[in-house]
Amino acid sequence: MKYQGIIFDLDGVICSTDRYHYLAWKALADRLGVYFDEQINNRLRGISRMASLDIVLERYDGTLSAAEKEAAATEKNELYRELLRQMSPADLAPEVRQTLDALRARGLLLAIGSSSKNAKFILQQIGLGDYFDKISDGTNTTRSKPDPEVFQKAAQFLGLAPEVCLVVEDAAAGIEAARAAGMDSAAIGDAVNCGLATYTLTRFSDLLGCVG
Ligand code: B16
Ligand code: MG
Repeated sequence: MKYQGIIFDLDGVICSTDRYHYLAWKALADRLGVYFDEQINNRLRGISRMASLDIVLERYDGTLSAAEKEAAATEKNELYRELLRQMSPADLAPEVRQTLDALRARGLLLAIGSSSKNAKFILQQIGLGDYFDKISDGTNTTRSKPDPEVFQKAAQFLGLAPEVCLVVEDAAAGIEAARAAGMDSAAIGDAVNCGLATYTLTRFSDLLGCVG
């Protein structure tokens, strides 16, 4: 087999929390009097919370101190986590679960490589709390995608070389991060448009055809 491990982005690949991110950023932007819409929200895909805040604040008239930025990010995150409480195993598509099970049955190691500091909470909510062999996320990284750190750590946690890992991503920043880590990538959703991935998936189960 060409690969020994698959590293999955979480948000936009395993499940979708886009709507909740949007609602939480929108509430913060409204309170600050900053214009925010779905298009701006799309630019936040895959990048860290503080890097996202900088994009949200591009249209802010004043300036926020470092402490005020921290407080604004915390405010957004508290709203976001409140919304995440609505998630349940019903938010995990059967196709995703079946594909993961089929990959595991082929002997592949499965890891998460997510920018989110809420990754473990989201996985618990959708019933995958103990499913993955390893998790690399925003709690063990300091640099945001497109930096390769989150995927390099995931491969290290799995004990695998980059050449035998395949990254699955929905964000252009994530595909760039995989390339920078020396890993092949499979793009799904928004990431397909960047044209930089090794494979493009129309649906999640197409992954079974990429791993050999
Ligand atoms: P948090 P992923 C990313 O998750 C999201 O796509 C991105 O919109 C978010 O800003 C980032 O996590 C940080 O999330 O505020 O929960 O730490 O796609 O890398 O799984
Ligand atoms: Mg994503």
